[in-house]
Amino acid sequence: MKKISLPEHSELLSSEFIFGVATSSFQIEGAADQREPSIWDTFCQQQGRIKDGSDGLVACEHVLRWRDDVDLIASLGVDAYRFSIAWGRVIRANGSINEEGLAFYVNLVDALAALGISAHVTLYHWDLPQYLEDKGGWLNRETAHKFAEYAEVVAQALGDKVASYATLNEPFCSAYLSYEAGIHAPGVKDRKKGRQAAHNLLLAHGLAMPKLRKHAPNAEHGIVLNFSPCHPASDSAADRNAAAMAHAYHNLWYLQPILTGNYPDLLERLAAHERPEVAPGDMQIISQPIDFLGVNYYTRTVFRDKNDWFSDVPPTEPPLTTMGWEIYPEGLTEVLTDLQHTLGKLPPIYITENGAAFPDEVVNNRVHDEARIDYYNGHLLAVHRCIEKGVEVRGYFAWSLLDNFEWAEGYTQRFGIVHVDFDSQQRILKDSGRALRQFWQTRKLHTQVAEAL
Ligand code: IFM
Repeated sequence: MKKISLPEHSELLSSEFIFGVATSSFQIEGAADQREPSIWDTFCQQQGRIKDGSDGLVACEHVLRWRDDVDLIASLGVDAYRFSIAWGRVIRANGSINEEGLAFYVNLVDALAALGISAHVTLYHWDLPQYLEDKGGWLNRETAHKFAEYAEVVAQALGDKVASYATLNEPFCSAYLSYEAGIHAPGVKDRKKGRQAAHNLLLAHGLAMPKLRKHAPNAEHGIVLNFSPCHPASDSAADRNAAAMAHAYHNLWYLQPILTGNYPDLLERLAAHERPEVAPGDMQIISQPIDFLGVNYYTRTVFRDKNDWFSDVPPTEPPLTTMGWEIYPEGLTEVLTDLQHTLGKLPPIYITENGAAFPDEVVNNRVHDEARIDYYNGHLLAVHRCIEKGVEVRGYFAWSLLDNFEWAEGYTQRFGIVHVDFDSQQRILKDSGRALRQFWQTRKLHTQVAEAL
């Protein structure tokens, strides 16, 4: 079996660097009868939306099996666990608090703490309660205020027991994929709506920040964004310009307002009727200081010019993952150093997601996923290089702990370092999980010895 290895002097080996595994509520929890329906429940019921026609009603039965899953996490030797809270498990349609739902997360955080694992909470990982979508969802600015109320309820319950609160996970997906490209729930295809959803999501982030700071003054507060370096399909000026526009539209659109209080200049290129409505004071609310930036990284993207706009060119050359994504670890170093060059010193960063889907096979109770070990080695080295180049990266979370519901791909994509049999719910640590476990446990031992000396 291959190993995980890093240069001997790497900062990633120090005890200050945090290693963890990550999941999200809708993708693993199940127990849908104990929460309000979300936009993903509705989407799953619509013909043709999910590749295998599946849904998240059962998923990994995590709500039932969470104690075993926590033991599994602890056995890996990680410092931290990143998970998300299902809004509809906490706040009912009538606005009352679902105390049992909230208790599930309180118990989870307490169990993690008892095992010395820090909790990194994401408040919104795409599972908007359907009752809010019925009132316009992220196209309605009132949803941003509802989010701040929900964030306050969670922070009141969990307070400083949580190490970090991320308001949103990948607003690019909840805005662009969901309201502009129609690929994710609620499946709307409209540019103006995509831009409005993005703005209202960022507003929700900004409105929630003071509530989080008030009730968890010692925790870190921030947001999780996904980035992908945008490369031109050719050296032509038109393609280079297309790639630059894609970078502004897909990457900068979410980070720049938070760090500078302005949208990228590309906003001016949009027709007036496509621009988001921005109320006076919104940009100040959005641009409050954050304690950390969560970064999700998977691949690079290639764009060509299409009528003075950009169009993506899907990769065809191997190595690709089963998502069809190119394996391109150097893109992580590139995109972060590039953002820091454009926007100035970035806040401290956690790589909150990184991982890959491969065609895993169970043979004699083992999954020999060598390609995933290579993927992790390549990307951990890229994180090491980010630090060498002056980007302050403080932690790394593998996506994902478990094989799970991969949104529009259903259960056809396996991202876990733990294999899940969705019939029996049996969990098997893949070879990548074993390699990471060995790396994490050895690292812990070394840092403990170093500290004792
Ligand atoms: O599974 C998703 C996750 O929910 C958000 N980031 C990307 C992952 C892989 O597609």
